[in-house]
Amino acid sequence: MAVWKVVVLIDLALALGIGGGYLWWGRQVARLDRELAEARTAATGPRDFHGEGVVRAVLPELGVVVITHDQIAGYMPAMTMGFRATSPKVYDAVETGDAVRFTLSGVPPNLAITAIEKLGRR
Ligand SMILES: [Cu+2]
Repeated sequence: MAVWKVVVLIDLALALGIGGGYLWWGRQVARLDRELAEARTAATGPRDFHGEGVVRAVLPELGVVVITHDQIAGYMPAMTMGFRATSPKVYDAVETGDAVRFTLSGVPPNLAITAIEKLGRR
């Protein structure tokens, strides 16, 4: 093979390789931009979280239900804490000792129980 052909082939390979690299990189950047935008929306917009736990106290006068909850995926580890509720129905629906499944809604950390369901007694 003549030297000039080798040189042309190498140039072509480099051009394709570099061009392809830029294309790939451009696609990666576009994808990352999109994911970042989605993550920002997810981080700042209202969200729902689902938890399970045991009711330790119902204090409607304070607007609080104290629950020992399991880990809440994507939000917090297991702990005992007070939750606000969006409706008085939530305070009426459960009592101390009830095992419950609940939905938290809002923009973290400003969340309140919007739904609660008895699973039994613990
Ligand atoms: Cu908690």
